[in-house]
Parts: sequence; structure tokens; C-alpha cells
Amino acid sequence: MKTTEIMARLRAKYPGEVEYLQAVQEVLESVEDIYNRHPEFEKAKIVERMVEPDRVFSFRVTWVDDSGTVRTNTGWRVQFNSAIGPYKGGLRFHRSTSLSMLKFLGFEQTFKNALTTLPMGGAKGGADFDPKGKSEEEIMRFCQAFMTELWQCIGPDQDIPAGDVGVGGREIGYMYGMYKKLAREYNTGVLTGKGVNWGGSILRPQATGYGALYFTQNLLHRIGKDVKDHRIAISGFGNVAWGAAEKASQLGAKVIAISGPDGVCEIPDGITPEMTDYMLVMRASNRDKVEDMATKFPDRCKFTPGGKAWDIPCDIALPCAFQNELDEADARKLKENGCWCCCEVSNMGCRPEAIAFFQANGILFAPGKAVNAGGVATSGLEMTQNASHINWSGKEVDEKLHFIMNSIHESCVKYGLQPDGSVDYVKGANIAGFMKVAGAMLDQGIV
Ligand code: 2IT
Repeated sequence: MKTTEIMARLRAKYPGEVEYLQAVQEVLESVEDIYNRHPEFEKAKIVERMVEPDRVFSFRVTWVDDSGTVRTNTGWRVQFNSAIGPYKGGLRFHRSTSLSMLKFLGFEQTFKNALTTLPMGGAKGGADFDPKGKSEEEIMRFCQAFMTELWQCIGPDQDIPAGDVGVGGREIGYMYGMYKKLAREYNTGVLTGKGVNWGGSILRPQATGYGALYFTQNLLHRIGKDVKDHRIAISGFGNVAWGAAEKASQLGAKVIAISGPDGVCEIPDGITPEMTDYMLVMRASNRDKVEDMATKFPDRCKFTPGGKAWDIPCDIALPCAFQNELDEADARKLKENGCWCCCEVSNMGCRPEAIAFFQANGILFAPGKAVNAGGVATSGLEMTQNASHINWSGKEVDEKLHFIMNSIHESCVKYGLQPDGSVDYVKGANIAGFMKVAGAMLDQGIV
């Protein structure tokens, strides 16, 4: 296969699906060499099959806002690949959600889930609903309306959604309540990210951020360093940023910046536990303003409107917000200010030019599909607990998460080791995930 030829075909077929095309290009470039050493892959047209979702559901979601106005949104579920298990992946509620975005996320999810060592296929879904400024009641009505369509697409052995941007424990609760009413199925395993009293796993809310720090520790230990005593800049203040900030602080690092769509909060003396707790309040408020942190903690925080986390001098950058949130100019600024490591926690958080800049300038870089896989891995652990009707302790879940992140790091090293002894984590993660999915597809014939 030739990446350029496949990309030309996909560009002609899906013009304008920029996020999807970007995600596919990155993976194909990484795997092209190894793919071409396996004629059996080419014979079965593995790549051509892998870049197309198995199926896509699209539906109208109509609900009534607090003023009595009828509102209409679009919802989707993209079931991308089931070679290694039932479809698994989050739901995103964001005003910019589109089919292209969910195809990119579903494609990434397929390889990420393969890296977790657990039997989960890839999927993603969501809606172009904007949670910003919505009341609690509006959020509930939207989640219920969304589920009146989604319930027919999912099931504990078919497709198991969870949260993503704009969907946390509260939204999962409203959706689960409606699912039971419609389906008359009471199996808790149909969604993950549930509350701990009704089938949720301890540590699932923290898992993406904790896992990202375990991965970062692995990467640093390999070169004789540690996150301890280093300055960390984090973008975002949602669930993922929260878990990352908490674990980074526990490991002795100093989180010196968090950011939002409105600007950046610089925290020269490092984030405190009270401040990380407050991130949850900010997320639940639906105000989408990081300035609230500076208003609440004026002595520790300096807010700069319009600023980015990447403006603040740091050692380690952790993008935790949204795709393409870190571009080449940001990468240059990070380097100028002394940053030497970037672990991408958001899905496709860095632009390809930013990644190329990091790699060309000796800045350690690891991609989201490896770094953030602890979230979906812990969803997998939640499914196991649900299926066997047991609850593991926080310690048990944390140990399993830690073990999984170590093994993801090992896979990246195995497939990404370069002749000079360094590791190309982008190649490592893409090849490791790809080989597992491709092998499973081959075993299961032409379907
Ligand atoms: O991007 C992701 O891996 C998630 N949003 C979590 C998906 C999941 O099923 O837990």
C-alpha cells in the first residue's frame, strides 16, 4: 500500500472531513513500512477495510429548552471496528461535533483500545449540542432525548458508550436512566463511567489523567528522569485535566498552568488540592471559563485573557483539552521557554507540524492514543466488574491501571525503538495497535 494513493482516494471521497483525514494519514504513514512487509495484509486489503467505519448511525435529537423553545440537534454513533471486541468509546457533546470528528475519534479509539490489552473494538458518538450555559434540567432533557435514539444502537455485548468532552458522570446517569426505561434491560454494563453506587468503577473519573501521568513517568524513567520537582503546564480544566493535575501533584510535580477557552491561569507556586477540587465545580457549572479559578483563588492565580497554557514556561506540557489545540507556533514557544517533554493527553491534541517540530528538536513526545488510554482501559475494568457482579477496591483498580499503562509503554518501546536507542512513540503506538487489529481482522476472514 501507498499512503499517498490511499489518502488521495479518501480525500476525493470524503472532502472536508479534515479531522478524519488527518488521523488516518498519521496512522498510515507510521505503518506503511511494516504493512508492506506483510503481503497477506495487502491480499486481504486490510488498510482499505480498516479506514472505513463498520457502520454509522445518524439521528435527529429534539428537545425543549427552559424557555419552552423547541431545539433540534444531530446525534451520531460511529461503530468503527469490532475485530478485537464489542464497540467501545465515548460520547462527545460539543457545539463543533461533526461526523468527521467522530470518525477521527472512532478510528483512533480502535488502535487505542487495542493497546489497552483488553478485548474492546473502537467506536465514538455524540451530538452537536452545546452544554455551555445550559441548566441542569436542559442537560437532563437533552440526554434523555439523545437516548431515545441511541438505545437501539447499543448493548452490553454490542456497543458500550462512555463519556468524552461534555459528557461526565452526570450525563451518563441521565442517559442510563432513560436507557433502562426504553430497553427494559437492567444490565449495568451498557455504559461505563457510571456512579459508584450503580455499577461504576472506583477511579474511572480519575483514570485518564492518572494513567497519563503513569505513562509519563514510564517515559521519563526510561531516560533516567522523573516528573518530581518539574513544572507542568496543562490545558483544559475538565475531567482529564483534573485527574492529570491531581496525580502530577501527588507525584511531586508542580502544575503551574491550566487554561480554558477564555485564557490561561498561571499558578506560580503550583496547584493545590483545593484548586484541583474546584476544577470539578467549574466543569459542573457549564460556564466554560477558567477565569473562575483566578476569581476563587486570587492570591495563587494570575489570569491572562486569550492566553494559552503553552505561553507559561514549563518542563512538561500536557495538552488535556481538544484536538489540534497545540500548533507549531505553540511548540516553538514551548521550546524557547525550556520545555523538553510533551505527552499528548487529548485525542490528537497536537497538529502534525507541532509533532514534527518536537521530534526534530529532541523534545520527547508521546501521542494521545497511548498516553490517554488509561481512561478507556478503566472503562474495560468497569465492564469486567459489571459482568462478574463484583466491585474492586480503589487499590485494585489503580494497580491494574498502572500495570496496563506500563504494558502500553512497553509496546510503544517494542515497536518504536530507533537505531540510536531513542523511541519514536508515535510509530510505536500506531504500529502496536495496528498489528493487533490487523492480525485479528486477518484471522476472521473477509467480512
Ligand atoms: O477518548 C477516550 O478514550 C474516551 N473518551 C473514553 C472512552 C471510554 O469508553 O471510556
